Amino acid sequence: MIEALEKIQDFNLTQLEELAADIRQQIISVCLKNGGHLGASLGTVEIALALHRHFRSPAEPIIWDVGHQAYAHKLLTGRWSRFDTLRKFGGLSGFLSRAESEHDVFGAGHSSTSLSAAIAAAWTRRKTQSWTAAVIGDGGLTAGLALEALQQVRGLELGPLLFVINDNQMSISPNVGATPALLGGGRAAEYFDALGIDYVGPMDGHDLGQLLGFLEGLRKNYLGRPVALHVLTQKGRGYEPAEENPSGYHGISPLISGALPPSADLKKPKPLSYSEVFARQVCEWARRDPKVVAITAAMPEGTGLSLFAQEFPERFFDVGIAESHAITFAAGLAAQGWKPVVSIYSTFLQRGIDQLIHDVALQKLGVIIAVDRAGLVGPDGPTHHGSFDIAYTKMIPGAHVYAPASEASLKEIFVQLEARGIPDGPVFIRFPRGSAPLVLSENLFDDGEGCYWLQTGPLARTRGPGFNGTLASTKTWDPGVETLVISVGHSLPKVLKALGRMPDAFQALLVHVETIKPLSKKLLGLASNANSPRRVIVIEEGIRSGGFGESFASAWAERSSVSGDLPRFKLIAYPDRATPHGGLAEIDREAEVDEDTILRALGGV
Ligand SMILES: Cc1ncc(C[n+]2csc(CCOP(=O)(O)OP(=O)(O)O)c2C)c(N)n1
Repeated sequence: MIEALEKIQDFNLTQLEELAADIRQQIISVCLKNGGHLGASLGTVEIALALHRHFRSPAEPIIWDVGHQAYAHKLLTGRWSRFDTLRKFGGLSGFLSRAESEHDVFGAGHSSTSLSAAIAAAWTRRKTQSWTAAVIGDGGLTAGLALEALQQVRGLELGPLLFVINDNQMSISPNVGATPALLGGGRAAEYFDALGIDYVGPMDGHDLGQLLGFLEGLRKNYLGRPVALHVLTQKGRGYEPAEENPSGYHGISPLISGALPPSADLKKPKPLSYSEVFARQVCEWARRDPKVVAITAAMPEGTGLSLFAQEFPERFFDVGIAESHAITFAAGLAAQGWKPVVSIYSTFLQRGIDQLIHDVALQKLGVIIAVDRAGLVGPDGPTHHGSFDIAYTKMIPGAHVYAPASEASLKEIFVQLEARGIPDGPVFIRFPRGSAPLVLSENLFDDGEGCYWLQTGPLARTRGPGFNGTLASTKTWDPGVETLVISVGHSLPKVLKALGRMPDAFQALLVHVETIKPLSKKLLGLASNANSPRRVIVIEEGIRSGGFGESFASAWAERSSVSGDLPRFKLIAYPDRATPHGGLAEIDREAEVDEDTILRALGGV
């Protein structure tokens, strides 16, 4: 175990190589227990050791791209003894965080920010001999953001600056586009030279002696131009299963104990994930309609679209880590009469907001966007939670925003899109990570506008096989009911559980919203009802600011301004701050969006 960086300054090469082996061992054992980005971090152990041995972090910043490959950096910068808390609630972040360590000079989680941040750091050191280093992967280099940074370098006055290009030929899946040819085709020196950057490489990124020798020479012989050091590394280095399956071991879940589940459970069909249901549905549509195309931004496996890629390789596009381009490319296809379906995780779609507004919505182009991993994602934490998409999709003029809460609902959206055609403008379909319940409760009454209604209480309650077996009701409701509970999208299971824990006498009207925009007129109509509810509770898996609840409350206030009598509103949504990482149940509780919080809001204990 090594807690102080100073120590490695005295190590000889053999000691450093032994330390590399210890670091690998530590990364493997913690990742197998806690889950994490095993493969990427095993590939950068020597890079981290060489950079920390040579540069004086944090005065000489070492800025990592994404941060998923920076575990060795964490271990070397005072976090070894806490490393077993990685990705756990209250423990170390799985990415980089300025709050966690002064050595995490620039936080990360999303890709391709390191070059911009490093150029900025080097500009502030332009009158000094103090170095700045950035480490970026070959995948990270596919992003417009990284290319924009590179093209700014020429002509800038900068302090000594090193870009380490960590080339393992992999993004999460094999890398795409021109970048592999650029790095592997012998033209890299010419390319970087044109950018005003000296190029060195390719060098074996696991040869610690060579890396250290290079860095020593670099400090002595620096010529005043930024340097790109191109190193070749192997994803998963030192752990055979990860070396053999780098894509599968890019990020792993905690290893489940060897015990098999009871045989009855083994026979049960495993519910499909929302992503799988989505991908299958797009494939089915594409079989009937040759104009359907699918687009991913470097996530063919995670989005399920690898299925589409296998069946329709000529209609499938992996554009690299280029979410904004993915959206404009889709808009371009729509402008030519094609039917683009893009799937991007909620958190990464944040990169495409202008393209959604400027290219898709304002031009009224029909583009379907699956917003995968919507809601809290757990151990990946604040950089990855799908918190903002309800707010940033709902605000877009002409958008349709759907939040299906079952396999059946998700399929039905595609049936309708195929039958009626894609409406003008963006069509968002948001769904969470994980498995999709097969159907909604048959007790929910469809209002024909994307909302499902259910009344609980003595009028209606019959304990029966409702959703989760906890709640059932008739299909009628009393318009004068006191409490209106609005559940948005995938919040439904926990809302139903909380309602199921209320006393039998408790009377409420539940409206489950699957169409966030346009909003059901019947639902809003309750506001102008003479006996409108006295209490409205909204539960959503998204940020409070600008979320469904806030805009619903303001629309309600406008409607009910005639009577001047407003109900009490309670919004249960993610607070206006970063939600931490950890187990889903823990962070749900921390953010106060869990079942118990809903129960308390209903008035139960
Ligand atoms: C904006 C954004 N899109 C997608 C991702 C998901 N993602 C995490 S790592 C990664 C691949 C990065 O490849 P590379 O930079 O080559 O690093 P490697 O994992 O190969 O070390 C992707 C696509 C992300 N973090 N940020």
